[in-house]
Amino acid sequence: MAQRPYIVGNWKMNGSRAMLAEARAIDRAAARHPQVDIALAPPFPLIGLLREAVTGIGVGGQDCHTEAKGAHTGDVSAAMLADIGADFVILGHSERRRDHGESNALVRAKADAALAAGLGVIICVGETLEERDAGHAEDVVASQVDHSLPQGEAALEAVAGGKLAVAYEPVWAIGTGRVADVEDVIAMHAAVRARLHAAYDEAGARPRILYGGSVNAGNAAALLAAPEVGGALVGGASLTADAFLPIVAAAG
Ligand code: G2H
Repeated sequence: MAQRPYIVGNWKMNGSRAMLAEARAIDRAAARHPQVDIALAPPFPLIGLLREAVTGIGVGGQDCHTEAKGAHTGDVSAAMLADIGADFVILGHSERRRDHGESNALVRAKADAALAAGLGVIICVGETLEERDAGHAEDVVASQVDHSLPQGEAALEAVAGGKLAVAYEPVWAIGTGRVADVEDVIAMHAAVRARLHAAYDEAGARPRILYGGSVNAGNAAALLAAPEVGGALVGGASLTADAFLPIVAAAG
């Protein structure tokens, strides 16, 4: 991989204070992989605790609101994430698009807010099985990238500064144990890169494109060796150090 690999654990709605022990073990092991950027995104209640528990890995959220504050019961702003020490936020995960009806336009507004708050952003895109079987996978993902990416001068500056990553996560590969063929991953990542260049010109070379969807110790090396795979967004296999660290090791 030409870029520094980025291995991000997405705990989704899993975790507890007891699970911080896993994060500490991952943090201790991070020193053995100085060439890899490692991060964990736990649920909101654990972000501050995780920040205090680790020193060598990034800490992120899994969502944020578009506004900095106000009457939005149950929501959390990007500024609040930054305030408790988060480094980044995952946006537009297919589970949020599915469970909360998040549109590309909303994901873009959230990304703009997150960058304005100084957070890094990981924007998730990916096609359903029906879309793939109909031959529309590249078109769907290209459209998601086109309409979800942050816009404007400030965004361009943030992108050039390495604050943006995109995660390609085919919906049918998430939590199913089914992983996309490496050839398909290569084609989809190339399509994402083309749209990044369309959006940001030369700066479009900067964002790392992560693969996500049932990444584990057995398949990580082959995926991470593929062109334009700049890392992995890992769900189930990020919940224990034993499952996550071999993926980190496969990255370097
Ligand atoms: C895809 C991934 C992490 P899993 O959603 O974002 O989860 O590795 O469990 O498929």
